Amino acid sequence: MQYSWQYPCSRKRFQTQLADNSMRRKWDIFCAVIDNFGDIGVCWRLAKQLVHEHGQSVRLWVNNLVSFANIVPEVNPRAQYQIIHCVEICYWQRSFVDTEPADVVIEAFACELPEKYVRAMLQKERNPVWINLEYLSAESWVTEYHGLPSPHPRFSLAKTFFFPGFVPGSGGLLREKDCLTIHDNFDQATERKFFQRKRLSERKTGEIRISLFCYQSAPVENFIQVLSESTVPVLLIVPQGIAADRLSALFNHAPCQTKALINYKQLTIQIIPFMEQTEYDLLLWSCDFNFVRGEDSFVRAQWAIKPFIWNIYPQQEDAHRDKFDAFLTLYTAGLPVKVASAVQAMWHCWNVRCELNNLIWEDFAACYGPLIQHNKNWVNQLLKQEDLASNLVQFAENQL
Ligand code: TRH
Repeated sequence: MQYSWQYPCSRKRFQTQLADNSMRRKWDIFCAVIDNFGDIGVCWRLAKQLVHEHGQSVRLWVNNLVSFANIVPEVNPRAQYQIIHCVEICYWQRSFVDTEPADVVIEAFACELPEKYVRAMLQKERNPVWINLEYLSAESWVTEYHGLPSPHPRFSLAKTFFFPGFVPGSGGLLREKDCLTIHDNFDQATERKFFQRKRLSERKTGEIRISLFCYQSAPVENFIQVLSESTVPVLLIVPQGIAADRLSALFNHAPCQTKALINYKQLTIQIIPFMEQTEYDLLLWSCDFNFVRGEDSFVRAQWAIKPFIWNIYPQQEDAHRDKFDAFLTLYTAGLPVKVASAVQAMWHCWNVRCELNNLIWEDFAACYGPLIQHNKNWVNQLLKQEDLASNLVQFAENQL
């Protein structure tokens, strides 16, 4: 099974492409992995889209190839330079090599470009377009700040703040051009094949399938108790990581042991190896409910249409609270009061590690039908905006 955004590309095809199109713009994307997989997850998707949907030439500078290899197994964590899916991947070392800067430079999530590189930008006949790609937020100030320039304190260079977002006037969201068409064609037979390939348990009659990806802040143990008392069988699929470790500890399950099933009353837990990024999408499409976190899985869950529960990345001094409330307000606007309340109760509980009881979960799960309809409408609304990669290309072209 091959999806278009897996973008296979050989070295030969890469060289032909370069030779073929001298007009293509050169892009450098700088990504410093702070923790987890969201930073590189976003940069990788963007890099692939720029190459394959916009014909740009992209170098992706990453300071942590081990993290990268978790979501893209083709990545060799020891290679200084490699080409994957026609994207040039360069290991970003502390002592930065002399490099000719690209036409467009993306500084992802304020990661701070190497001084040497900034000085080289100054030497170019035409200054590169310098963009600081920010974190995603639904807060209302985003549209005011999106696109604002910020002059460099010492050099005659300016970078532009680019804010992804959910509303017109923001930078938009990462979305491959055929992502939703492929999703719509993902039928039960394809889903079954995916489950077989991943050695996931077959669906039992009346079973609910849930995928789980979350932070320490989520009341996982509490949720397990709730699910075990469900009136229908539940399969909880947990890629290795924080949640899987907690469940392993809870059930005395060897942490490295994946695929083995844990059975507890109505609940079956299946811990699986961390998936490739493209495969994770298929998991989200195949489950009835998706627990997601951070930024990238959160957006992917929206394209998957299924009811989802977001675990926001916790920030110091609870700075994430406003971000959480802003999205919840935007997302639940227009929902019938009962459904909106069920979503709010479940999401709040999941994020503040409160006592999650059967009622909160059952109320939320009972909204499955209305939430599917709502998510379709939500996605249709999001589709009114251009996607993030297209917006970046448009912006860069206007500057060059
Ligand atoms: O890994 P995260 O917690 O990343 C976070 C956020 O981006 C946060 O905003 C940022 O500040 C912090 O990192 C540093 O969650 P996120 O954003 O969902 O990224 C997870 C990536 O991992 C995403 O690209 C999907 C991918 N993934 C897989 O490829 N396979 C898997 O099995 C799973 C569960 C996820």
